[in-house]
Amino acid sequence: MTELRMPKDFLWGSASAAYQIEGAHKEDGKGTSNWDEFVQIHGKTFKETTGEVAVDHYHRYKEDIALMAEMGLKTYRFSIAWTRIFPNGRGEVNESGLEFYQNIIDECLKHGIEPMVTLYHWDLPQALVGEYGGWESEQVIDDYVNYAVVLFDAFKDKVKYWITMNEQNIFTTLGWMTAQHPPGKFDDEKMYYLVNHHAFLAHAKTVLKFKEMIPDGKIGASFAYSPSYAINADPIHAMSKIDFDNLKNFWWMDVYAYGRYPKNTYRYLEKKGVAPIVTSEDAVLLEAAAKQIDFMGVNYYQTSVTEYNPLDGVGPYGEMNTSGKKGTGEITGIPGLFKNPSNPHLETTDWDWTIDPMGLRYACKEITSRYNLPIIISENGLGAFDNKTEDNQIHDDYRIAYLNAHVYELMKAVDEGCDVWAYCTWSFTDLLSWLNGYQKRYGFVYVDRDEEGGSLDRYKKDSFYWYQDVIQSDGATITEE
Ligand code: BGP
Repeated sequence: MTELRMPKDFLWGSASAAYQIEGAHKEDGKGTSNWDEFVQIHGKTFKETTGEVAVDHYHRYKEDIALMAEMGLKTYRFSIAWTRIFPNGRGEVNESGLEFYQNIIDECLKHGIEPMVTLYHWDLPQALVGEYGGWESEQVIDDYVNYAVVLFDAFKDKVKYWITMNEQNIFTTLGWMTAQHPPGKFDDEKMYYLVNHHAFLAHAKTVLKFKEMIPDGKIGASFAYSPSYAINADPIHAMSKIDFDNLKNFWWMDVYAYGRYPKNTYRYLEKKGVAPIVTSEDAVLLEAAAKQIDFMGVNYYQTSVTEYNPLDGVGPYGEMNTSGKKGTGEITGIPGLFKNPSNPHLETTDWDWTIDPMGLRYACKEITSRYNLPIIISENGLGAFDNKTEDNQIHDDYRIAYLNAHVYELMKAVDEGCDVWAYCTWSFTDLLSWLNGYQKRYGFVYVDRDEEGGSLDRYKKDSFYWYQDVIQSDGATITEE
């Protein structure tokens, strides 16, 4: 047992995303999203899985939130599907879409669970893609703000915590560089940086609007942060670390927190001819918003190792492990800057994700030093194969060990002076993994479904009771190893 405790008002939570849990992809006036379209392309997802039914949260949200209440969850982070609110991205509001989220929020509040809303978790209205290329056009900025304003207006009295963007770094990298997410573009680097610039501007304008409308609310973006360690003390590898951090981390976090791009990376991209143009108006907007954000949202899964990568070294594209067969992922890098070999000191998951609990404390301390912002851990968790026994038990001791070690490090981070407001595990129920189907499970609650289907019945895993105890004891049941 640890001597450490989280404060009484600490938000112990869990997170989800609309496309990954809701299903009901055509119900009650919902429009088509980029993901509804993308999953139809042969070979894009594991065994052609889709979120058409997902885990049917749309019809079972009461049951799911009742389970959250039984567990004692303090906050539930979920995302809103833009296409339920505006089936065509803008225009007339679909009232039944608003009503669905109103019900979720009310259900949470009824049970004393603080709703935490993500505005954008990757499902863009396809109509906007057709009309002007979605994120590729600056027209998306005003449509995004318009959508956000409708939600602020509808839920301003009930929702305090808001997240503008989920993992902008991931959806843009997979969408415009590796072709694994919509719109499935490959190596389109100039567009990749432009798309990111549009997303930053949409985030910034939204933050400013938010502060006008909900001055007491809290807003920030959630970033997929992978802190890095240089492979050794050789200065050339130390240099690879700063290059990696600038290009892969600070490029996003500096804009959210300071309103500007890291200079060295901007110069590097300018020389390559792919840097986005930043007008003086953009600069003013980004800076104004950065001054207003309330926290840095962090989705933490793993750390990276950096090593100098010669000009003729490995490139950015390699096999990604989406099957759960250990060791099938490949090392990638940017020639002339860095590559990311595996860490010999750490274990990996079946999907080759490095397991590094201390990296979570490292991430918190880095953010605290660099940005001096409060932190919301908006995602952290273990994707694993789970086995339901004949008598409907799920003994996920490996998940308990993973979460225990991460929470312990988070408590140490708080003890060492980081201002952490919330910890949301990924995820509460099992759900659809974008590229890995239904077999990669993250939840406290097992959902009886696989790639082919299932009863969709819910079963509490051992980790459900474990987290219940953690919450109830303010973390006193966390063990130190
Ligand atoms: C994050 C996303 C989540 C979720 C999680 C687990 O990047 O924000 O939506 O999917 O990762 O990832 P995966 O499903 O690939 O294991």
